[in-house]
Amino acid sequence: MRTLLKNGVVVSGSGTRKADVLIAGEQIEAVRPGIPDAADRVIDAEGCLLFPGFIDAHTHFDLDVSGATTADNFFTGSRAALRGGTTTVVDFACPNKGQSLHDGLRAWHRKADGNTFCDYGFHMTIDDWNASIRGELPAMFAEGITSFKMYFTYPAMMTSDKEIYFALKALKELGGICGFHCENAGVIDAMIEEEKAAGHRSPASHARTRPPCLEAEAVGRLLRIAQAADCPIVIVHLTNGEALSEVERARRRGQRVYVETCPQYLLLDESVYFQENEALAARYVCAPPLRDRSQQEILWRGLRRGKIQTVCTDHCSFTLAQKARGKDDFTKIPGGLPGVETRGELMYTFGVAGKRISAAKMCQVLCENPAKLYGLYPKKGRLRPGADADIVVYDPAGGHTIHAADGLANVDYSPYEGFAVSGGIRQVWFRGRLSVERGELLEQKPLGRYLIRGRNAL
Ligand code: DUC
Ligand code: ZN
Repeated sequence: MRTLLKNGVVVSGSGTRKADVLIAGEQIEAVRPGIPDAADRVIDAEGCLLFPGFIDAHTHFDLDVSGATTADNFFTGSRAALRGGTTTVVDFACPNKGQSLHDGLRAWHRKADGNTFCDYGFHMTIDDWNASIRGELPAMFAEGITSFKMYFTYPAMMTSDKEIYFALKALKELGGICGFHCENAGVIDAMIEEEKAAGHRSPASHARTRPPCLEAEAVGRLLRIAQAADCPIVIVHLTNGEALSEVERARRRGQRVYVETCPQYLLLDESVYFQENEALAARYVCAPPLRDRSQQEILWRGLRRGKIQTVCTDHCSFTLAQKARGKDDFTKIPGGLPGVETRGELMYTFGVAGKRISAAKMCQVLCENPAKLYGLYPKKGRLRPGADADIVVYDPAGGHTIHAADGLANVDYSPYEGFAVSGGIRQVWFRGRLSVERGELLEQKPLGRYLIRGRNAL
């Protein structure tokens, strides 16, 4: 089966150009102007932007977070992802403390295999460090896992500076890369004690006990550990200028540091925690928390100037009933926001249409950079011959409004409820199949494949 997408504007990380795209089977065969119409199916994409399928390298599907399991599993989460133009996710496999990495990997394959609508890979969480875990690392690479994650917070997952140092040295030897959740757990605990002693239990305390300086402290500490271990690292879900300054300092010292931010930090702010209606406020609880509005422009500027390499979602969804578990104690609100379905349209609307970033930059941070950083390039992340035919056809004309009720994610609210979208996703092609047309998911069955990933090439 050959399909020709005619007259669209093809977007890459280096710019845009008018060209036709010929799909043969699951792959792209040609990208150039004036391809003859001799295909089984010809689609007129005049006026539309053609992006490579978006990659979301930060999702949490079917994860237990403080006693609650995320509302989205691989089936519902990846269905929502695909509808939103995301044709590849990289989720965080997570062994329980005391389990082996292999146990974690097996558990994640059980959750994902046969249940995922888009292609998928796993990062591996390292929440213990010992000789046995070290010994498992080469096998993880053989299983296609080249990126890892460690936490400076959450008792169930956090590791010490010493363990992080040893893990980074091992990953340097193997050519792996590690992402870090950076917040200072000890001081956050102290501040929680203070809030509770003062009788404060509402979501406002969530923001007050996790200030930007405690994120910046952990980022700075991590960067010094990485300097000692001489290993590149990724900082995930970076939220603020102080933390970004630490990164810039490390780069000036010659360190290789990659930064991810998320739509929620670019578009929402902490005022939502301070509203009177605590149930509404609880919807936005995530870690790190949303920040002061002034930080948004710093993050957009960071994207424009190439200081931030990726925008992923940290999709970690809970229903309103699950969020209500913390109604008398903010520390019991399961942390995380949905977002896997709305990232592409929000980044187009507030980034490209809002003139904060170019279409090429959007392609870098949603497609090309995550593909390179996480070893998926050039099969994913770029529209060119030989790549998988994962294509988002974005029509800049018209628009619509985001409503949770219209979404496919298994969650009964959206942090972006009522946001007006500029234009919209007209079609999503997933390995040569027309999977989404004008908001409707056409796939009945999950056809996503597990991706064996290579090493960082960014
Ligand atoms: N932050 C969240 O809010 N939820 C899950 C993981 C994370 O880092
Ligand atoms: Zn996360």
